[in-house]
Amino acid sequence: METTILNRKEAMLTANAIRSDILAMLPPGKVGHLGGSSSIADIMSCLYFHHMNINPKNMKDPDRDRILLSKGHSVLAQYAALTELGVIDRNELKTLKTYGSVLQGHPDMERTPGIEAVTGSLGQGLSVGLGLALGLKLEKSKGRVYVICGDGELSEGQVWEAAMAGSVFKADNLTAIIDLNGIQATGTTEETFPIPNIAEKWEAFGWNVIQLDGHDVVAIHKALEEARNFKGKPSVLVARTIKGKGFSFAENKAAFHNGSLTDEQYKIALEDLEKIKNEVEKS
Ligand SMILES: Cc1ncc(C[n+]2csc(CCOP(=O)(O)OP(=O)(O)O)c2C)c(N)n1
Repeated sequence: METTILNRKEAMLTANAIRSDILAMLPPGKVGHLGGSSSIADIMSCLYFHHMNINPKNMKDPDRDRILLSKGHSVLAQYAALTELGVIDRNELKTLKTYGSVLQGHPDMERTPGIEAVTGSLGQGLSVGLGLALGLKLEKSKGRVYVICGDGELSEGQVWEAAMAGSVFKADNLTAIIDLNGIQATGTTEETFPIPNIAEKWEAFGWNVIQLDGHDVVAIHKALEEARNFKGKPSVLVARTIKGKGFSFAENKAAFHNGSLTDEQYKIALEDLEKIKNEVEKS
């Protein structure tokens, strides 16, 4: 059984650096998905820096692990992680969503190094990830596939078709991660389209279900280790998160699903990150 060691402080500081890069992509007045990107920063930190088998110098290694961001609008978190890894040039951050930039508003495998699929039309990523995972098995690759979905995204029927197929085909090299932040584009998931008993639903669809706090790097690490070692079924991490996590004025606010920051909010955001960094360093 493979076991990786987590350096808790390092994982939290990397998550903070990811949030800082997300902010660098969204200077005052620029519209972008701050909320759903910051809610997966801790998960991205644990995956890319402490868990996945990837070599930033060879992102095409057939045995590499893959992340597919089914909630593709949150790609800022993935661009940020790939920047921290050195796969994306830091100078690109300021070009987000401009004509010709390698960083567009949704993941594009043709354009951006380290991106594995074109995603963003909600509901499709898990099907793509399942196909990829089954293909990797056929090729006897050691690669594992991680698919990150939103809780609002679960109202798309195709997610559940992929869930059924995943257990039928015993895709134990596939891990879904549900970013359970409870807020969608315009309001809460509860008032938009409630999806009760999410963990029980995945269990009924034949998955190994792990519930956790999606901002607790130790819990994320343990869950990823369990998923990696679980045989015979795909695993799903049902991760409770806070949309806008880390930015005091944006936490749990639908307005920051895809909004812009004022000069004042940007200043507060920088102060928030600095404060968290200092707290983690002292802890
Ligand atoms: C098929 C499809 N319908 C609608 C949209 C527009 N859209 C983008 S994000 C979003 C809300 C997603 O909510 P959730 O999955 O909870 O994401 P998160 O809160 O984590 O950002 C919607 C409706 C889309 N991208 N794809």
